[in-house]
Amino acid sequence: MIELIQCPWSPYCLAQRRILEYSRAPFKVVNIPCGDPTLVWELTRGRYYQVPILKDGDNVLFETGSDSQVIAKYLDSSLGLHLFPKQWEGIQELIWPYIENDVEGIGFKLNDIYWKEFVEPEGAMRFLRHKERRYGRGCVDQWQANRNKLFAEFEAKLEPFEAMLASRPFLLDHHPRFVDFDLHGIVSNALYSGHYPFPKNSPRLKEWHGRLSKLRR
Ligand SMILES: N[C@@H](CCC(=O)N[C@@H](CS)C(=O)NCC(=O)O)C(=O)O
Repeated sequence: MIELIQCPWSPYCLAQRRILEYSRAPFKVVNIPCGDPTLVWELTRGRYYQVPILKDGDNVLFETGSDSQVIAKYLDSSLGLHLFPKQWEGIQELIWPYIENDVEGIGFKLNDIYWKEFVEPEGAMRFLRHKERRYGRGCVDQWQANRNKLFAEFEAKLEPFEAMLASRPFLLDHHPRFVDFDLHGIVSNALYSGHYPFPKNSPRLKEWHGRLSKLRR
């Protein structure tokens, strides 16, 4: 049985979970306590401390670099999902860093503003300490103060994808590819708190997001 070791609101975990649901393969979700990756450290034998990781029998899969897609490529080849077809090689490699840095870099802040609503109380200190060590003391309050400006920036970052959907049902062609699931995870994270409408200038993206949220191959 495949096990997805994750954090429920993480953009990268949401992307892998949607790929697994799409694949129809039986799998189990294991949530780690917020900010405590002990299980990840143990399963990877001290080689990784981020989520997601995947356990499939004796195989433990985890990312080897900031832009690697070890887990998605493993699921693609072991489940035959056609997420990385030859005709899009090179192009997906250009697109996913934009999704995972430029878009995600704003999306997670929009969601983190409401962290008190989804982080378990025992994880509160670890969550805030992790954010403030990386983005500075009071960073979440600043994001809250800039909420509307951040949301407008987020909407603007999505415009290229809205344009891509003008002539096809998925970002690249008539089938969902890796970048579809990657972007779906990042958008789902930004909207995870339930406090945001779907970005208004993206009617096609809204329809695509709803369709991909329940798609099974
Ligand atoms: N490139 C990795 C990024 C994973 C990542 O940044 N995970 C975050 C959760 S969204 C994490 O585990 N953060 C905890 C930490 O860095 O200590 C992927 O695509 O899986």
